Amino acid sequence: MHNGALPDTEVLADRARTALERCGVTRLPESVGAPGAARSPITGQTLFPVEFDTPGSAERAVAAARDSFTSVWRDTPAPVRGQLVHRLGELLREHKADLAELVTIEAGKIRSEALGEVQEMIDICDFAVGLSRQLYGKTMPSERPGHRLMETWHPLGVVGVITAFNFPVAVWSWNTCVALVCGNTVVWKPSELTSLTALGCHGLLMRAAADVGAPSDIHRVVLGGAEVGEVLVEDERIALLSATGSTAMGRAVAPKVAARMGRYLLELGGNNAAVVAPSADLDLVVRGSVFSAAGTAGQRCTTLRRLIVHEDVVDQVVERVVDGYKQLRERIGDPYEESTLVGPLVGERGYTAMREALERAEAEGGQVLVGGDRRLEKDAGDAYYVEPAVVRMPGQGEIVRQETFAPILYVLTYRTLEEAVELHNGVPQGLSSAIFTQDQAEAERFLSAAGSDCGIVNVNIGTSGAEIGGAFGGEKDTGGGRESGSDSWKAYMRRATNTVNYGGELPLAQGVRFL
Ligand code: UN1
Repeated sequence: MHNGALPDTEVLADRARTALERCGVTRLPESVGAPGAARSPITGQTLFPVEFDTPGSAERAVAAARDSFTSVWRDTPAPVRGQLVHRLGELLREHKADLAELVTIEAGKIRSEALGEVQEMIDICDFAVGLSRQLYGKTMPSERPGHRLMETWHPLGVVGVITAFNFPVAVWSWNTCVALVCGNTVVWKPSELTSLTALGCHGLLMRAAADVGAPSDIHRVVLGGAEVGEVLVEDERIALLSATGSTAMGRAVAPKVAARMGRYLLELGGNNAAVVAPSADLDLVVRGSVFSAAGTAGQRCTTLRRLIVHEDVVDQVVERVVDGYKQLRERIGDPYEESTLVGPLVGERGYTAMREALERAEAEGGQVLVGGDRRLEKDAGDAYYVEPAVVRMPGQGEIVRQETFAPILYVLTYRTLEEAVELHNGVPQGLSSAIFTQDQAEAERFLSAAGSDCGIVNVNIGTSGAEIGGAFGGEKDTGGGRESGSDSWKAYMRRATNTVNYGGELPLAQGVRFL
């Protein structure tokens, strides 16, 4: 079928096959069980069938990863484990374009964002290799003579990783690269929308493993939907479950993992806002907010969803942001096109959610200033391209407090900074936030304990596009987990406190006398 301005589905399928082959995946998984399919949001059509796992085959994958943990990986010195991630980093540099191609085909990301996502993988590889020589434990002075007190960090076991469609490679790599250098093995259940991308990542990691002599079962990928993910939730051999997705998913998963005393690390929804103060540099506001709100077609956890603007500058800000959005209107479509800035939504659900949210916003007194219309419907009826929307709201009602995974930016106004912070924190989610201001004291107040309640708090940049060096994650309904840089690695290890007596006596702590 020819889609006018869009590439043919057959062409996309061929490109996907070639990219997979180049990553080292020559055969798609067969007959493991359930029938599945790979599809592309670019045309909305199926590329080709892919076999999904069954709960039984997923359990076997967990068993294999557990064996590999106990028999080899936990005793492999951390710097040697780092060599595996180092090799993966080299292969990612070599195959950056191939993996980005799969991300574009399955997640619909524009080329530069898809390449940026693979760059994020390369960056975390570099970070994790350094980390492999820095899994530091502290030593503390003992209160007893002839004693040494210290802590040692050990791997946990098998880490289950569940990822979402919107960052199909980077979020896997944050978890997996860190988990592997920490001495864990990994079972990965990617979104069922991005199976090919996952196979590409797994293919590269298996090549890296073969090159450095690591066992192949250090990493297994299990494909499919919730029933496959459920195995990772329930299986006691999954020591840590790191899951990215909706708050509803997190609420379902967390109590089950907690009931078996497993650990979990959750990266859930965001409802990120930027406060625009009267002193703000409006050039920065426009660039920062248009990228954060409309980039990735509004499908990042870190997407800017609320702009909280001081009354004195709101008309100016709105005019300039809407201008920016009008320019975007010419640049919606085929994510392969160099000039495209907004690719498709991943599917119909996002589109329906966007339509419903816009209707509800209007019912709550909002005014849609730009966007909201569907595009390219005639060229590809199964694909969902939309114009990113800006909606001026009279207040922070129900719909603004929800996360709609689509490009809608709500504009609210404030008078005092206290009021801005109250609005800002007055949503259930707590991932990312920003303030645009030239007033240092105001910026510091936003960064302080009484300011933003999010895990990420920025000044004069948007809410999305975090670097890997910092810890990534958020509070409240966002789930509380931290991944990626800083000391996030500690979530992937267990701490042992060691007291060593090298003196000839055995004094008891706290002055206790016994025998
Ligand atoms: C996500 O949307 O799940 O900060 C992750 C960002 C990216 C990661 C987003 N580095 O926008």
